[in-house]
Amino acid sequence: MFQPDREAMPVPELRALQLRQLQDMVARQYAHVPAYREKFEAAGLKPDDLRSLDDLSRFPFTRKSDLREHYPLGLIATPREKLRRIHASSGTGGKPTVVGYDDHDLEVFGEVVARSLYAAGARPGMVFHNAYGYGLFTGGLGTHGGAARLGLCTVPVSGGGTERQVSLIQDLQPEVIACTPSYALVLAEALERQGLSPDEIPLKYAVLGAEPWAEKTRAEVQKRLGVVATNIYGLSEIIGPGVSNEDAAEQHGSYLWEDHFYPEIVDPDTGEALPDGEWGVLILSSMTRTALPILRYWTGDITRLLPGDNSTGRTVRRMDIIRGRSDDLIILRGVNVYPTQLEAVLVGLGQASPHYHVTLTRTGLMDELTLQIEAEPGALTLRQEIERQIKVQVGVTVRCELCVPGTLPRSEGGKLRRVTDLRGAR
Ligand code: DLL
Repeated sequence: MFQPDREAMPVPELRALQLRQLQDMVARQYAHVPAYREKFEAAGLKPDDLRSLDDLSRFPFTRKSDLREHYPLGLIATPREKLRRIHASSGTGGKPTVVGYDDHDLEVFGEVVARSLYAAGARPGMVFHNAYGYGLFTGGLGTHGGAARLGLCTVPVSGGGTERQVSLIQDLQPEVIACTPSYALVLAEALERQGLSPDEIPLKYAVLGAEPWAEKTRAEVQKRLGVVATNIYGLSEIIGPGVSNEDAAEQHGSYLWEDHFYPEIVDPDTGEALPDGEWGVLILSSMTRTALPILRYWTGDITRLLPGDNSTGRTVRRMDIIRGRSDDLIILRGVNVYPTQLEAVLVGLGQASPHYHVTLTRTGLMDELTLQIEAEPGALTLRQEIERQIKVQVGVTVRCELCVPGTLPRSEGGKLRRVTDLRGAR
C-alpha cells in the first residue's frame, strides 16, 4: 500500500472520518455555494440535519445538469483566484462540463492517483509511459501528477502517434503504461508488427480505464503485452482518474479511496439506497475537495460495491467493473460523446429533421460510430460536411449515412432509443 494508514484504516475510524468530512463539506457548500444552499433550502434541509451517514440519503443528488446550469464555474466554493487548474469533459448539450482545482485539490488528486498506480504495481524509480491524452481531459495530467507523487519517471507521450509510441517503448524501456484498454490493444498490434514478442516488451504493468472493458480484454492485453493489467476508474466531476483502482496481485474489484470519495449505490429508477453487493448507479461525494466539492454526484455508471473480505488487508471497499450506464453517454475510443452533441451539429448545419440514429460497432480493435440521418439520396456534400463538423466540434471521427426520409425509428410515446450499441462487452 502507498498509504497504509489511510487505505487500511479501522472501519469505525473510517466511518467517523467520512461523517466528519461530509458534515464539513455540506457546511462549506451551504456557506459558499448559493446553488447548493438553494437546493438544501428547497429540500427543507440545514447542514446540521446531517447527523449520521444514513441521513445523507435525505440530501439531494448533484447531476451533470447542475454543472451545466451553473456553467462554467458556478459551483466552486473558493474565490476564483485560488483556482490553479481547469479540466473539462463532454457535457450533454454541446457545452463541456468545466471543473476547477485549487492547490489542495491537486494535492488530493496526486495522492489518490499515486495510491492507484502503486496498487497497479508501479514503484518509485520506474519509467512510466503515459499515453492518456494531455489537455482538458483529466487522464494525462491527472495520472502525471500522481506519478510524480509516487516517484516515477514519466514519459508524457499523450495519445496518438502509435509508431512513435512503439519506438519510445523500445528505447526508454518503461515498466508501466497507462492508456485506454482499446489503445493498449492498438499498441500491442503495432509492437507485434515490429516483430516483438511479449517477453521482449519491457512493460510489466498496465493501468487501463476511461472506458468500459471486461475480462476478455484484460486477458488479451496481458497476453500480448506481457503485463499485469488493472482497472483505473474516475470522472472529472469528482476528480479525474484515481477514484478507484484494482490491486495488481488480486485483480478483483477496484479499491475506492473512500477516505476522499464517499460511495453509495442507488436504484437507477427510484434513487433509493441499495446494499453492498447489489448493482445500481454509483453516487459519489468528493468530501475533501475544497474548490469544487460535489455532493452525491449521480455518475450514471452502473456497478456494485463488492461485499466480503479482500486479500490485501485494505479496509476501503472495492467496486466492480462498470457494467453500463443509466443515461445515454457514449464512450467512443475513450472520448465521451452525448447524442445531443451530434444533434447540435446537425441543427447547426440547418438539418431540420430531428430524426437520427446512432449505431456503435466494433471492427477488429476499433469502435465505430455510424450516424444515420434522413435526407434526400445524393446529398453527398451534406454527408461529408456533417462528418467534418462532428470531427471539429465534438472531436470524434464518425461515419454518416443517409436514409430515405421516413425510415428511421420514431418515438412511440416512450423514450426513443437513439443509440444501438452492438459492441458487446470487451
Ligand atoms: O475518463 C477519467 C479517467 C481518465 C479515468 C483516465 C480513468 C483513466 P471523464 O472524461 O469525466 O473522466 O469520463 C468519466 O468515463 O463516468 C465512466 O462512464 C467512464 N469511465 C472512466 N473510467 C472507467 C473505467 C475520465 N475504468 C466517465 N471503466 C465515467 C468503465 C469508465 N468506465
